[in-house]
Amino acid sequence: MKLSVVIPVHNEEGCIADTVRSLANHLAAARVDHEILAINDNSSDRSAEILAALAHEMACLRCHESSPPHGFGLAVRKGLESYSGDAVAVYMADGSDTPDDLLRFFEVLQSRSVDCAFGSRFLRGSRVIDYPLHKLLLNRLANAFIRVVFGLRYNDVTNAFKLYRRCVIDGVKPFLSHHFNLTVELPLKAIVRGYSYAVVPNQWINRKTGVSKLRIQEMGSRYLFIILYCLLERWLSRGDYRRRNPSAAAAGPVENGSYRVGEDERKRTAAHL
Ligand SMILES: Nc1nc2c(ncn2[C@@H]2O[C@H](COP(=O)(O)OP(=O)(O)OP(=O)(O)O)[C@@H](O)[C@H]2O)c(=O)[nH]1
Ligand SMILES: [Mg+2]
Repeated sequence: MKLSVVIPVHNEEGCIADTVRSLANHLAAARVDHEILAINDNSSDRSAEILAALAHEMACLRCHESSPPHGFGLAVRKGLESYSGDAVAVYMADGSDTPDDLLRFFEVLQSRSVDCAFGSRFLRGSRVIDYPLHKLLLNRLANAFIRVVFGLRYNDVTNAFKLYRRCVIDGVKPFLSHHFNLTVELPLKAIVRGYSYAVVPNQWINRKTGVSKLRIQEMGSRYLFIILYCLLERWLSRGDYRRRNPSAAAAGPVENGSYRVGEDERKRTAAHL
């Protein structure tokens, strides 16, 4: 199984080289067939230059320059349009995610035959380092809201760092989000459309260089839009977009049309490790 890793990059000159190198070294050491796609988006610092130099020395790295319109979601979507692996992870450039966790996600995806591996920073075995308090509070509130309205046990939908099989990415298209709200569109659509997932405790470390690009006030209404969209799909679509065969983990993409609706996610138990 080939693993693709999509890394959106915006003004990360202080950390992008370390992030890419460390990821590539760990994946190579674990003998995982892989590619890394860095999607640089309108960076005004040296990120593009650093990525270009890295791409010369690392065969596994492909770099894209995102054209306007810009945005986190559009950049990730560019990666999701062009990856070549059997599974794809969204991974942060700022060093907040770890290659060891990604390897664990990949191992779980294969050994459990699930469609997605979702990390949680809030389980026994998880670790969160230097999460700013106001962000942590907002995060817990947002995740509690999502859990209640979707009836989920999973408690970290909002973190972007997740791994999906190709059939899931194909099955959750077309994407709607241009911005950070893509981080909830992907997992919520995967859940609502009946893809299976395992929940794995993971680590999150606050960035040591650069500045946060997430503008919570600006993004709030966009997050709400995509959450409500997924909720309406769940309530009103009568299963039109659900995958055809929920029991086959690696089945092909969901097609629109009528087919048997699988067991409701609420009744299903995500595999907690
Ligand atoms: N391509 C692209 N990448 C972006 C954009 N905005 C943010 N990113 C990247 O997305 C990732 C997450 O952005 P962060 O600024 O770390 O957001 P955050 O994790 O909510 O904030 P922190 O608390 O600072 O970590 C990083 O890899 C950024 O470089 C964008 O507009 N385009
Ligand atoms: Mg970050």
